[in-house]
Amino acid sequence: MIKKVLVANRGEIAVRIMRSCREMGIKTVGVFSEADRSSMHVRYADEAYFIGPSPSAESYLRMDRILEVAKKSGADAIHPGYGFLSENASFSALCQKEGIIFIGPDPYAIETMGDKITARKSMIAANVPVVPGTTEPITDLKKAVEVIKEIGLPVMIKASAGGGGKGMRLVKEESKIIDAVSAARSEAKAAFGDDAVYIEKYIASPHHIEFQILGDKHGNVVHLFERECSVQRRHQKVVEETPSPIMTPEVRAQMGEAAVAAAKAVNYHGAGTIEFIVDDNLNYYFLEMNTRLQVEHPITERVVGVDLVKQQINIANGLPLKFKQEDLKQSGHAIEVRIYAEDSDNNFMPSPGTIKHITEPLGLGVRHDGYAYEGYEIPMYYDPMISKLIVWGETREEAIARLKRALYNYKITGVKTSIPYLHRILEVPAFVEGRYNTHFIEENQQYLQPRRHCSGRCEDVAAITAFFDYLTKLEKLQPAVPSKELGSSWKDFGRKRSILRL
Ligand code: MV4
Repeated sequence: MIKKVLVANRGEIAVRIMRSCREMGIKTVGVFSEADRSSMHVRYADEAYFIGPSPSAESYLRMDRILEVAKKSGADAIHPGYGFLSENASFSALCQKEGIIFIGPDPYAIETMGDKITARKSMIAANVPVVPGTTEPITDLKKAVEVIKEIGLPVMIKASAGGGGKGMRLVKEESKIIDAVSAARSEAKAAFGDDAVYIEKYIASPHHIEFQILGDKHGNVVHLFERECSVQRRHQKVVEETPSPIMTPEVRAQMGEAAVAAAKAVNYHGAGTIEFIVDDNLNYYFLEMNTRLQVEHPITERVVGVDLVKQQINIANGLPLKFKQEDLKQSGHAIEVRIYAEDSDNNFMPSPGTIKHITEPLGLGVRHDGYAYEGYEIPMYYDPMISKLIVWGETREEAIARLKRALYNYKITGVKTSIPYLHRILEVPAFVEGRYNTHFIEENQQYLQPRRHCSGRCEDVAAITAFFDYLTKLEKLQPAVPSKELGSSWKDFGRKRSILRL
């Protein structure tokens, strides 16, 4: 049984993994780069080791150094978190070879799902619906034109080694096919060292809905329902929620079965996510599988009542899943927002710097997964995500109201954050009504622009307005009204404000 876990990651996810380890009585080993000497995951770990310079290629991506630390510290397992080495088949293989348990799937599953063409083939073989398109790499340009005419324009050209929006191209006109395919191939070659591309029919206004799955080493696979992730900006998720506002019980059951079949097709063990695109008629198509724990996993944990990291560790230990599909239920509604150190009012420029003050929201139904503390300097080398705010409500309405309240209670100074932007998203009618797809952000720009006249602090504008009202009254009514009453509107506003703004 695993007694000591090396967490090969940093930031909020490293801390989150260590929390579950602590509850399980498992010791934790942290690793850190130059820029992370004073990072929270180093303080939280039972022991921590320096692994190299700040750039991740010289630290968090160094398999040799991480394995050396694992051996030296006596860790029996490595949890890769998300990003970095989490979907690296060679690392999973290397751990196996060195006798260290990789808390994640085996190299075969990572490799099969990492190559989008082999993933599509496996899904077709397993009767999982995929987007209509090709199942072999496109090499012949003439053939590409034929195939595309057959599929029908518009189409997407995607890099087999890509994923998550990298190396994609939309083609709308026949005359552009040849140029687009050759450009996509050379881009793919340059970006991934692999020029294999494939073609899919373009799904015009899709939802991004993903299913969480868990598989053990005995062939049991269950799904833990869906997450609606359509609120994205440049392939970065901004808000995630579960259940999806567009889902029906019938489609949910079907997609859940498809997700389980997808995982079984590659003998998957561990936690994984099957991404689907879903059109307005709830036709769904397999897009890709993420063979790791995801950023947005907490909303599933909250609504299904399962600690996914504990499950990953139990699975890695070879234990069978303790629950069957029929034991799992969704209860209430959860929403997550990602808080970034960025200036959403200035083209989302990263805003690294030192956190001067941080007050995290508390209270019923609020979870905050973060790692920042007062005086902490957010390094410029890594993803600028500071934390995730996860709320739960009995209903979607309650969850939204609670999220607004929690964001209002969330105070960070020293760096700019995306909090004002998140407030604006929660006011967009299409979001409030649960009618949104992956075009949500671009279609609702008018609601999402910075409020130039009050830069997110409309209460200050209200205070100034009240003050001018007061001056106006003062002028008009001076002779007739006793001064005690004159100040009332201004003073009351000030009092109300100081109470409410606590
Ligand atoms: C698509 C698509 C439409 N049709 N494939 C973007 C990320 C990557 N995982 C796949 N993506 C898409 N693939 C076909 N055949 C539209 C997208 C897409 C998208 C998908 C999910 C979430 C946000 C998105 C934003 C733009 C495009």
